Amino acid sequence: MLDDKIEAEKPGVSRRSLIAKGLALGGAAALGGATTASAAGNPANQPPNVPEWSKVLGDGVAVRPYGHPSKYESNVIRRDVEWLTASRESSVSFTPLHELDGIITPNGLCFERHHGGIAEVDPNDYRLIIHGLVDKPLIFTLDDLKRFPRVNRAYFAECAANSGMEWRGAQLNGCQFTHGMIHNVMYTGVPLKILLEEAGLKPNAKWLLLEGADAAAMTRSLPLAKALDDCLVAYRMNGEMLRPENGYPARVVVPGWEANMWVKWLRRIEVGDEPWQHREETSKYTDLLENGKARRFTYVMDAKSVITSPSPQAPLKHGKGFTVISGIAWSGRGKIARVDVTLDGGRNWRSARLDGPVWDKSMTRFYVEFDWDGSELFLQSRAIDETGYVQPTKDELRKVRGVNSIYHNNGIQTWYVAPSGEVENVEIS
Ligand SMILES: Nc1nc2c(c(=O)[nH]1)N[C@H]1C(S)=C(S)[C@@H](COP(=O)(O)O)O[C@H]1N2
Ligand SMILES: [Mo]
Repeated sequence: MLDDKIEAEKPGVSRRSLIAKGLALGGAAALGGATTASAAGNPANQPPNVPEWSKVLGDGVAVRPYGHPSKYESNVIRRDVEWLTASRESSVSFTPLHELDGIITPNGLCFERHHGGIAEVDPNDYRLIIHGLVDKPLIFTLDDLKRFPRVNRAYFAECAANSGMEWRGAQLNGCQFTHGMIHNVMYTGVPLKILLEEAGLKPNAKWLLLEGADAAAMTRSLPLAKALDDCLVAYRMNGEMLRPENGYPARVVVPGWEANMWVKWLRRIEVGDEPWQHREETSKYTDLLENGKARRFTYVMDAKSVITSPSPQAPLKHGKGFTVISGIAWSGRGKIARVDVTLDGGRNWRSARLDGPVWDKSMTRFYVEFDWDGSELFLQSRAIDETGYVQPTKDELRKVRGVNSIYHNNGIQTWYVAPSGEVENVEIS
């Protein structure tokens, strides 16, 4: 394990410094110098003894026809905040970002947001209708959709309300709750452009109305230009069919734009020449400004980032010594160009190491490795995207938008790390 760690090393940490600390020779305990109680485990299962699971035959193949995580990972789950919404049907559950790494969100852990509960759509009865300002209205079955040329693209979907509870100050203790209304999935689907061209657009076509088949019949207006640019009608996520909670059997993917527009259980697309605002009153998101005016058409999700570990639900249990900071960054305007990290609340910044694919409008993983001396830290990350946009501080955002907003809070997050390794959501100015 330790050898792997050293093999995997990239510039930024010197191999020599690790070896000098005895990492290459010592046990896992040498990583931080201390072994935590839970990591101590049962000595009977540890070298030089033969562990109990080596003494019996395990489950054979297909005993678990659809696999699930180890029973020891039972704390890695979506969670909700009970006081947040009046009902569970019109509510949200949050992705456990602090338990994940890399850039792909496992399907069973993708946050869910619905306004009328999960629609359990029978794929045989599934139909998608495209009508309005088209040459010939069309109705597609699911099999029809699967016969069109398809593409694979990974995109983040972030609810515009993500971090919304943090507008007035640090509130929720964990990145699952402050930032967990996001997932990043590899979609398979048909470019919306292909379906619209199949129906034939009238010259005055400018907007689409997207409608879901759930009890909320959620609708959103989508500018045609965006639909023709990069939107998909997706039916697969990370290879398998969409999960019911994420829109089975088909949803709209609107890359880089607020997830509210990613209509699930998609049943109807009407082509028109203007937005259908009157139809959207119950579900549309508007940003209320200090002066009572509202920001409208705030579709794009600006660049944002958060350190996922350490974080309040993932404290630094190992004590001082070699420490890995891990986090995610994303931008609705393109690729992530750079992520800066500070350990001291913004006095000194260093560039994080981006690892894994850096894709357009997709999550990017970053790391910072350092030698923790055990003193308190104020951790922050700051994303910069390929347009040069720099993630703002929360105070900078409030200066422009006030505190009446719920939506589009992409301010810099601060985690306070105590010498004990406990982590807290704080704000510094
Ligand atoms: N049909 C339908 N589509 C919907 C919703 C809904 O309630 N009904 N919620 C929207 C909102 S507000 C968000 S944030 C995303 C959440 O997608 P997810 O549940 O896959 O995370 O779906 C959007 N699409
Ligand atoms: Mo949302």
